[in-house]
Amino acid sequence: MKFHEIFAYGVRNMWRCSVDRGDSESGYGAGRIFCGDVGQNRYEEIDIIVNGGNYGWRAMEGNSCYDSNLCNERFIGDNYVSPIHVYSHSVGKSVTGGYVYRGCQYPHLQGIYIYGDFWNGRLFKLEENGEEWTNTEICLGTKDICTGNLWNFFPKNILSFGEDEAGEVYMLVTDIASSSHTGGKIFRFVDPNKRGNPEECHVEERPVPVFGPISPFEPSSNEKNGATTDGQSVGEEDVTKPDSVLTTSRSNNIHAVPTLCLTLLTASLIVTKPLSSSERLVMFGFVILLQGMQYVQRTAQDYILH
Ligand SMILES: [Ca+2]
Repeated sequence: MKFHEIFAYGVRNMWRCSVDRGDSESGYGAGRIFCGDVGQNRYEEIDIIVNGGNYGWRAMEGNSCYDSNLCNERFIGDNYVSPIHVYSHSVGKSVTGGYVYRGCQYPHLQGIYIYGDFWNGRLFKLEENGEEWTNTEICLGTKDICTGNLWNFFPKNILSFGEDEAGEVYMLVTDIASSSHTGGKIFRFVDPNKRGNPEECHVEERPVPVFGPISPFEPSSNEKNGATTDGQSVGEEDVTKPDSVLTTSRSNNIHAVPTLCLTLLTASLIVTKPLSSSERLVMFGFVILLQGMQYVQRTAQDYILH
């Protein structure tokens, strides 16, 4: 069944959707629409949205019947699409949909869907195995691992995730869950066990429209206590630059259990003047986040742990 005006139905309260840009080599996954759908009383879910799909609400909440009068073939039908993952309200109470990682910086994360819970700040990842998706909680590194500009904690209310032109993934958080609160922080996900050979990875940059000034991308670097401090973010040069650190023992950790750190970007860069109430609402949308991402990406100083 195809709909021309209604793409899909039976969703309840989608909170953040993203489109998978696909594996850079094979193209696998390209175009898939991932959404977090906030539940009513008991379950949060992640869905892949297909055209004509019935996502169940309000007959179903997660994989459970919500309204017994509606849980029948008449209302659900053949086009019902199950969530790829459900979690109960003992785990979290408000899902924030995320992104499939398609960047080059952190091969561990390739193809992994990163998302979180707005209510308690727990971060999760979904890994695809055939038709199954395996969910695990993301483990942030200890203070020993997440040093310098790398953080292993963040304000707990996860508003949104974002992606830059190169496929690196970001998170927008706040510590006050209010639409009138203009404070917040943007983090970029960093896998300290990076990385494979970036020359073997190519990502097609996808420019996003930006309103306002853009600072030119000007990478710089200096050596500090044996660690390289790159004053650069995730532009193309970082992806393709030969890196001698790759041959050190730490680069052999590529198959270790991924531990994540976060690097803080200067969130104030995207709030350059007092916001009107309507702008504040937009601030909570991922569109402005993506626009801010590019601006931040081009201007923020950023440690990269080797
Ligand atoms: Ca559903």
